[in-house]
Amino acid sequence: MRQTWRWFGPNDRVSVDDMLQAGVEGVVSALHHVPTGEVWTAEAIAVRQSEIATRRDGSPSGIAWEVVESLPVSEEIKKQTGAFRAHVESYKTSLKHLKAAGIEVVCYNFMPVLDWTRTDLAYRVHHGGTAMRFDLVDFAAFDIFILERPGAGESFLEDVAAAAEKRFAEMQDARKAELAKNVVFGLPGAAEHFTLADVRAHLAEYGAIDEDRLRSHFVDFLSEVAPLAEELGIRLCCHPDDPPFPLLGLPRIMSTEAQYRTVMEAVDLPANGITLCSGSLGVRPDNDLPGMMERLGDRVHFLHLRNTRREGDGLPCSFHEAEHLAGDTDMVALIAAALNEEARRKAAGRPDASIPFRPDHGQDILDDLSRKAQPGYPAIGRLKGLAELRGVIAGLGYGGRP
Ligand code: DNO
Ligand code: MN
Repeated sequence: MRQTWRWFGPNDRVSVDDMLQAGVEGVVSALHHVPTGEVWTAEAIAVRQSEIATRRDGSPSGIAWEVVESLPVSEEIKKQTGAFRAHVESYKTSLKHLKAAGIEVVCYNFMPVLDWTRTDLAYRVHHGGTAMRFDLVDFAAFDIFILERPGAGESFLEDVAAAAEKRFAEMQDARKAELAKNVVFGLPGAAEHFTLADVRAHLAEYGAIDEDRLRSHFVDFLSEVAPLAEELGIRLCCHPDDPPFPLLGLPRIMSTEAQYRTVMEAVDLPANGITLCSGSLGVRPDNDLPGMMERLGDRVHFLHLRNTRREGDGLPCSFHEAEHLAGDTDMVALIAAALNEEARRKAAGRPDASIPFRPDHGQDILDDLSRKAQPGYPAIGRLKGLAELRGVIAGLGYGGRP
């Protein structure tokens, strides 16, 4: 398994030099400054590559950009509106440029409007550090009383809606503002400049798009890009919905094994693959992560290893991001399944035998607490996660680091 690390570019508070000390083997990055729908030019890709290849003192880092996360799919493509055909063409051109630059793994997601959703970005956990958290009652309070989405009240169980009403009545204005900001933060690139009115406008556009229609748009998109990826030797891998249940009345189509299977079969090419994110998928008690790795493993091109702890029964539910080995997912069993998949690939002589993984999010611990990075992407919390995962891999007997 290849030990990778997400890097947001030169503005990332965690530098290339820092990740070298964490023992990282490869880098996951994206051109966050290019507007969604536009082409990633060969020049812009080359700039990011050279930033990754160079240490602060100008010497070579010895690591390279190996995985793209994400090459974003535009809202127009998801809704099949406006310039969506041009956006699909741009997507294809970007894939060609990435391949020409030697990058073969491309992660993306197909979540309408939202990317990920949390109500707390710095929730204090038992050891004194902080983690990201989703509180269902807070979220309902946001949806019903802050966003005032039509029909929101009816989309929660009665006891959740009642608890949300009570909590909202007692909520300080500062917390209301923070809650709105935290939820909106997960909107792609929207943290600073999305107003509640913008969110309402985005949601309204999904009025007639139900699950089936969104899936058919997804399959249309894949029918265009996956054959090209296959031809180029690029492995596309779709990140699951986070959290893996519907929110804000929006359809969700990549939350379960059955949903993944449907989409994989609809465009049945190896290039149409999966980012298996155990933190996202693991929030559902009916998702068996080691089993999914075993059954869908052939198509798993990228792994996000992190853990979550459910705080209630049923779905939807509250949850927080736990330490990597301490949540509801049996991480050791999942890694064992991934190593078995690698062994099968090696035996078959596949060039993609080594599956890239990253520790995904980490908790904020020690100096992370005073050196705020991108939410979920602190240096020390992720290093701790990576070190624990590396320990499991070594313990299972498949190569520690030399
Ligand atoms: C959460 C993160 C996601 C991910 C994007 C990929 O689990 O890994 O924010 O980066 O959804 O498109
Ligand atoms: Mn993930």
